[in-house]
Amino acid sequence: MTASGLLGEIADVGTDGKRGGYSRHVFDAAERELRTWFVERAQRIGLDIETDSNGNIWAWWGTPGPDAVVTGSHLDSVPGGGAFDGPLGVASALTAVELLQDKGFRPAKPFAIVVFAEEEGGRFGVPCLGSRLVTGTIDVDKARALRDPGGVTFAEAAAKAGLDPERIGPDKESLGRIGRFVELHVEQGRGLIDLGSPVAVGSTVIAHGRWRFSFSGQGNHAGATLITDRHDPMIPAAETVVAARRLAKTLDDARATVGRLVPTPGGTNVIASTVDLWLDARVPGDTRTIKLVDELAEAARAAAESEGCRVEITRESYSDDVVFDQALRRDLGTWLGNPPELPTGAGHDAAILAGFVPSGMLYVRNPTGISHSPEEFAEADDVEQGARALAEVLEKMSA
Ligand code: HGY
Ligand code: MN
Ligand code: MN
Repeated sequence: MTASGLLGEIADVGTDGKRGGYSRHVFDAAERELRTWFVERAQRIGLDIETDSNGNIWAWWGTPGPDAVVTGSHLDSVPGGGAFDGPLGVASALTAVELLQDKGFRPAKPFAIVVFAEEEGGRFGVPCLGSRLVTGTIDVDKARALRDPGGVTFAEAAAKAGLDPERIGPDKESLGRIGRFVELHVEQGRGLIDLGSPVAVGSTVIAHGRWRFSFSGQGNHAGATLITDRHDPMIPAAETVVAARRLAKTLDDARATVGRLVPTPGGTNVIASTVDLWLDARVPGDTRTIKLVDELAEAARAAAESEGCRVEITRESYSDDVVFDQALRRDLGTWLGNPPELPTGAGHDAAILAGFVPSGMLYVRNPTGISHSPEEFAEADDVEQGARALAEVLEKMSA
């Protein structure tokens, strides 16, 4: 089946009537439905399914073993996300295997499609949680204790999904089997629009991280409290949001975003007692991301102090700059007739794996240049060219 056809099969799963787009978060009903869809589709083309101790699904074409060629992506979304971010890579992998089977190809190496859990961190707040757990790049106790907005821990959600929370953690066996990994992903910026190419090879992923700023003050009455008597955490929070943009503009190629800000208790006629906001900061160059955050932290503390409030700043996740494996990049380029190479500001499981195995990416053109939004898009023709390109490189990698 074409990758577009496969995406069509899940077009109604996890639609978000309030936000638009899709909200599919690890182990919730929508994501579990996508897992079932993937398993069923993979089994239909003769792949054997294993779910690892961290909730990642591995669909093996033939016997699992070392030096495996692995492709895949994720099925979870951001809140109100698009249809392609994640599922395009999974659907294209299924289509690529079918294209190879239809031409009578059989891999000479172990071969798997992997679906990583919680790539967006949309429920538990840490992006690429599944691949970080496999590679041991997140503290296991911290991971197990991560809480979703409803207070459910990752360990509890994993247990409910049939996993053993005690076995969550580094997975040397799964990681050790990967020989080379390639992830196909919808392009999430404007890179390919201007280059007139449907497909590109990934080159780098810029450093990025998430920090939680918790402002606390004095909850009070909106009408009975004079301005001079207030300690309103919303004020330093708002100043921090604006400061993030101001600082990002001082560093070239820097991005700083506050997309999530939660006042408590959140009443229209109530001065908040606390305000939590999350900063997503991304700057090429590890030290420059940290530099931006340090400067913002200083501004946040000064703003809090002048309002008689306090602020606590916690780093929730961080990934250094990643350069994908040069030899694999060269091979991907050669095999595909040297399409453009693209850097990206988006994080991916391929970038987490890049620290452990030769890892690479293919991007498919997104004519809107918009992602993490219902407007994210890829033309059916480009989608099929992407799936064929993936089949091409997987055949070469598995020969
Ligand atoms: O946030 C990101 O960069 C990715 O979409 N997880
Ligand atoms: Mn994403
Ligand atoms: Mn993604």
